[in-house]
Amino acid sequence: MHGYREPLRIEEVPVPGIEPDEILVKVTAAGMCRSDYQLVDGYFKQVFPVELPYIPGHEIAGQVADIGSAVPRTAGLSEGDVVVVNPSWGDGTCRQCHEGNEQLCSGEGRWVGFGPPGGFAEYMAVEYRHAIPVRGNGASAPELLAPLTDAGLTPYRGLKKLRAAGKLGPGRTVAVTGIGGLGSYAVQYARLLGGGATVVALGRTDSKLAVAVENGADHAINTRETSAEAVQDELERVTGRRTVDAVLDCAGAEASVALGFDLLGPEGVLASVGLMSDRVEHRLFPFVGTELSYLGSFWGNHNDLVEVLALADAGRIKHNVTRVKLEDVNENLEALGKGEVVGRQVIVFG
Ligand code: FEH
Ligand code: ZN
Repeated sequence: MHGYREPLRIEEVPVPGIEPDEILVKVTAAGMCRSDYQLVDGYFKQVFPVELPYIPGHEIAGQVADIGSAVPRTAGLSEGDVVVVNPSWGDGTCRQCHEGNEQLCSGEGRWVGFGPPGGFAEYMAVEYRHAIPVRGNGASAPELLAPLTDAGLTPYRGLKKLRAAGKLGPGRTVAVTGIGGLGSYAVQYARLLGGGATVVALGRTDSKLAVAVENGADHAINTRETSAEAVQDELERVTGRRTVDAVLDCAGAEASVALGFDLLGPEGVLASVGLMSDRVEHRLFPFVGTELSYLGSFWGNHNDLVEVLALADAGRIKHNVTRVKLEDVNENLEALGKGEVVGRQVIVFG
């Protein structure tokens, strides 16, 4: 990346050197996220300024190619091991890091692909603590591992928050809004963690809603050019109720969040993981008068990712992945910006 709002260029760059506490990862697969489009578009310019030229890419799977001299043997890393890269690199000093939530680091935290050079390159340096070895069935298909570090991780944490809020379980309804990369995993977690809750997918594209149903959503409702009332009518037709107990918003659009709030019944909870708009609006009276809650949920921590990898290893996660080439990165970023990508596109290095 040589500039904001400029196409990425594919160039030969030196293989990065590693510090004593780092490993060199030979990247085998790098997922393409809408946030990569937004990074180039300038959405994160203030919060995550990057040093140009820059290599984006934050969903990474690869193989250990070299190991720094200070990496302890207890890390269990050997050359050739398959690893995924936990993308949030906290500085380890703040309260959030000490609690294990390095993705929320309030000190000198870094997020790979939004500061440290990312995975749209064959090699990268990674502090050993953030490389998680993968030994099971999944190790042979890196394109299915890479998206688990964001598309598969972010909605997992969001769903855990809704579960902790007591909003799932029998007789409850959970809606997932936005069936892109994250949403296609989110509906699966709504089933896996939902304890019998009815799962409703809300989206604006029939082909994406079809993926949601294949992935376990009980019902799918197309919300494009539809009023909240019409969505409630359809909700009533399919679930017998006009409201839902919980919403996981994977879109982050003003309209999706507003609709989510309109659908919440008393004491309902909306968790936002999607980031598209800069601001959201919702009506204050129902928020106060029916005791709604609004939760933010950002990416996931190391243990969330370990749990996601365990689900994948147990064969409990369905993937909607298309392998793509680095050479096509610019057209694929454009497609992400337009919301045209179904599932996840993953760059695979030969
Ligand atoms: C990463 C960095 C900043 C905002 C959003 C993201 C997502 O891709 C992770 O959920
Ligand atoms: Zn992302």
